[in-house]
Amino acid sequence: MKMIHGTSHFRPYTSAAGGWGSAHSVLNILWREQALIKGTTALLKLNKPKGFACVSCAWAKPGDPHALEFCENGAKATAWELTSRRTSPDFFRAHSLTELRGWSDFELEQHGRLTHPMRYDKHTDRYQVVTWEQAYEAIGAQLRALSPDDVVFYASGRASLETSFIYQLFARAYGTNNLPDSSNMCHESTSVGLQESIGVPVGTVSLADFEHTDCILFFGQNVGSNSPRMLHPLQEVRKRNVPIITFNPIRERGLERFVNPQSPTEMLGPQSTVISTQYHQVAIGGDTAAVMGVAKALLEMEERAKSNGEPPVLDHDFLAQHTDGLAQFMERVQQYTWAELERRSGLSRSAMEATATVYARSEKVIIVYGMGMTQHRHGVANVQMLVNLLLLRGNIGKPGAGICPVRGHSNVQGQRTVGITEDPAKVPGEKIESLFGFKIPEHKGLATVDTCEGVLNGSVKGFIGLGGNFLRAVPDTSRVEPAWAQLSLSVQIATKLNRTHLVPGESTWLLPCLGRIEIDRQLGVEQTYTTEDSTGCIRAWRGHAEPAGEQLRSELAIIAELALATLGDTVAIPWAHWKHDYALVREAISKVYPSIFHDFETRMWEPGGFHRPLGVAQRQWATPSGKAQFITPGTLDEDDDVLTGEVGRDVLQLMTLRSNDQFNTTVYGYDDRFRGVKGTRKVVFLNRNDIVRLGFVPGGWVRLRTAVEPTVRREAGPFQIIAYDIPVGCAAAYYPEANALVPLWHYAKRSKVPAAKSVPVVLLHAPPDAEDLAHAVPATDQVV
Ligand SMILES: Nc1nc2c(c(=O)[nH]1)N[C@H]1C(S)=C(S)[C@@H](COP(=O)(O)OP(=O)(O)OC[C@H]3O[C@@H](n4cnc5c(=O)[nH]c(N)nc54)[C@H](O)[C@@H]3O)O[C@H]1N2
Ligand SMILES: Nc1nc2c(c(=O)[nH]1)N[C@H]1C(S)=C(S)[C@@H](COP(=O)(O)OP(=O)(O)OC[C@H]3O[C@@H](n4cnc5c(=O)[nH]c(N)nc54)[C@H](O)[C@@H]3O)O[C@H]1N2
Ligand SMILES: [Mo]
Repeated sequence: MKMIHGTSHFRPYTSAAGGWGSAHSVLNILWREQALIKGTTALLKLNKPKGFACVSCAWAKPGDPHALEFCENGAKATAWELTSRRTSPDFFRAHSLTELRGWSDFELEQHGRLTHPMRYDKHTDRYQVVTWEQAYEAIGAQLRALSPDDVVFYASGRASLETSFIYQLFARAYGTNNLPDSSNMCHESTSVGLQESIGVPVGTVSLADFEHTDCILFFGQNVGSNSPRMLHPLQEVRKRNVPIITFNPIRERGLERFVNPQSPTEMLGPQSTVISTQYHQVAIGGDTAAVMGVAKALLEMEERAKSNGEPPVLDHDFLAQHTDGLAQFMERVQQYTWAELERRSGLSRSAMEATATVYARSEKVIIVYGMGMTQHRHGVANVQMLVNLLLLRGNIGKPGAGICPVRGHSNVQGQRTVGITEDPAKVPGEKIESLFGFKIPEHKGLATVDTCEGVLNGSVKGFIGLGGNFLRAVPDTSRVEPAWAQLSLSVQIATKLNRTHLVPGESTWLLPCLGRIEIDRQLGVEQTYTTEDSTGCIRAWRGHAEPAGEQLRSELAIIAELALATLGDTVAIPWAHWKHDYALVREAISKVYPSIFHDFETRMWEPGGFHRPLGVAQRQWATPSGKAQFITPGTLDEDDDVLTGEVGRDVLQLMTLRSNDQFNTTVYGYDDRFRGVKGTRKVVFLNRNDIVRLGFVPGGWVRLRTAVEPTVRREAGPFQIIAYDIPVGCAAAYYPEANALVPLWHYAKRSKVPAAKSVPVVLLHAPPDAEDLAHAVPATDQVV
């Protein structure tokens, strides 16, 4: 099936984020998915007490929600799941896997919800219907035959706390810590960085802090597309005249202006809210230098204040009582010259000083950040530099201030909380042993990058995917995908068909599950599930729509059955009871993690949920020094890959981004409204000066080639050139189309998050094919 892209164009978007464009886009997708009535009713329950948690992002859901507590992209995700379309057995009879591998990500998911458990049949090259019992029995037998450390249990960050908890128990009782998850490609730099700096792996800011803050710094997060509900607190903040200072290589519309699509007066009136009061187009990867510059400006202000007999700029009491490592940090800050910081950050000294001036006069500062910080070679250092800046003025552990990573998947933070991690040191092994009578494996398991390495070298033989689209989300896709065929077992638990399901191993299973919008009945009783959001808030939800098919099973039931089929009663875990009553799973969670989950069953219904306890709020630092730690980056240039590859003026730094019309590898459509691109995703955004300098023209076609490790050819494209407001030397293309360019070893040091935001590339002339041309942006859209 070929889907219409619509007429392609590129026209810079001049409206605010939100507004009529957003309302129009929501209606469009409800209409297309034939989910208008069901979807509209469902939207009223979204993120409400006793409603269901949005399947889109992890941003906090307020206890006193708006009448409509959702955003454009949450509505799209809801319609996508509630769609009337079905990828039924007929579909699989009609299409072989070889054929389907020629389809785009959009086309694959567009056929709607999976309906039946299936097994791949080599002879017909098709998926064929099986019964659940056949699937459980065969998979259980195959798992028993494999050696546990050869099997990987991947999780994308959506599954509830209950499902995630039993998933990790299953893996560990089976005998492995191989529990990679999507956060290995996402906020692992946060978990590693914040743990070292302040003794917790999560952010310190809650929704209430936004009501008290008097300054926000915003680094590398695209709020308008990826967490639009956050625009509401930001708008409130701006109404109090609080400054918001943004660092981003490109001018993201949601960070510039916003019209609340749920406010009639705003929708009809001429005003929009200005979000960022300063906007600094930092070079890709230049943030550590930029923050160093802000710190340098603060130290200079401190010196001036001292000599003028004015009050100090730094919070000396806090620094003395609560921090360690300040002297070394200050020394390093002083070493850098302004010229060097300007060159590394791509910003002027005055931009860094302007930030410092506002920062220094604010008493309660929040720093918000996203993938623009974590997905770099120096992703951990980036996160820790943000903490360093906050510490200078005591901006952690007081109301209205703190560090605020914006997580991705709706329960990705919660999965870690209940044990999904490859590191056994992060789970209470003794508790698990005393409660369930088995010892968890002692050695570390595989995270995502390690899993890819294992697939490449043949040591990984079995893969269970609890959601997600592993083969599209990981780096180096054109190397990892061909190696996938050597798996002896691939089990995918999913709602919609995607690329990963189309690359079979020896024995391949596709198990369709309920989404969380759907009512989950066990023995006739509707079940409740829980999640933890980006601000550490834990709360209960319930599905509201009738299941998309009779054959669908809940994720929790599928895991419990697989565990039973594999382990029988070899461990003292009552899988069958748990499957019928999720409250029993919550009881087990509260026994394993009592400090977080005590009185779980009642507290989960508190309006807005309950907060996990965070010592940092009381300025208790669970670090080895017992203090908050200044961590000084080794160099400003940790991206030493360039040394192993091509250097010079032809190499650009590429960031891979999300459009406004996708949720990760799920592509809802081909428009990126806020960036002005319509009808195509096959584009690369470049600075006009680079285009001319390198001998290309706007609207021309190029392939991108990775400019490190010349012995391995990594290419993607052809992409059409869009002349864009992006710093010189920088480029942007869409994820997952550009994933083949990211070398597997090109990841953040210590966290192993693929450096998807800093890939050195060169441009090659490349002719487009007929289909590319059919969706090309007309030359007249870009003045050459
Ligand atoms: N609608 C929608 N919502 C989503 C998702 C989705 O795909 N669609 N994905 C979910 C997931 S899993 C996640 S992790 C989040 C992702 O949400 P974001 O963290 O916003 O991720 P990206 O879209 O990858 O964009 C990151 C931003 O970082 C900027 N950036 C890139 N490199 C740099 C840099 O070196 N420095 C600075 N300062 N900025 C930089 C880019 O210009 C871009 O604005 O969103 C979640 N929510
Ligand atoms: N180059 C580049 N690569 C990246 C990134 C980047 O910015 N650039 N971002 C990275 C990030 S932040 C992340 S989080 C990963 C995302 O990686 P993943 O989490 O692996 O990918 P998703 O695209 O979110 O997974 C989509 C699939 O999940 C399934 N699904 C949807 N809902 C459900 C459900 O309720 N239950 C189950 N069982 N299945 C469901 C559907 O089948 C759908 O096709 O990608 C990473 N990869
Ligand atoms: Mo993510």
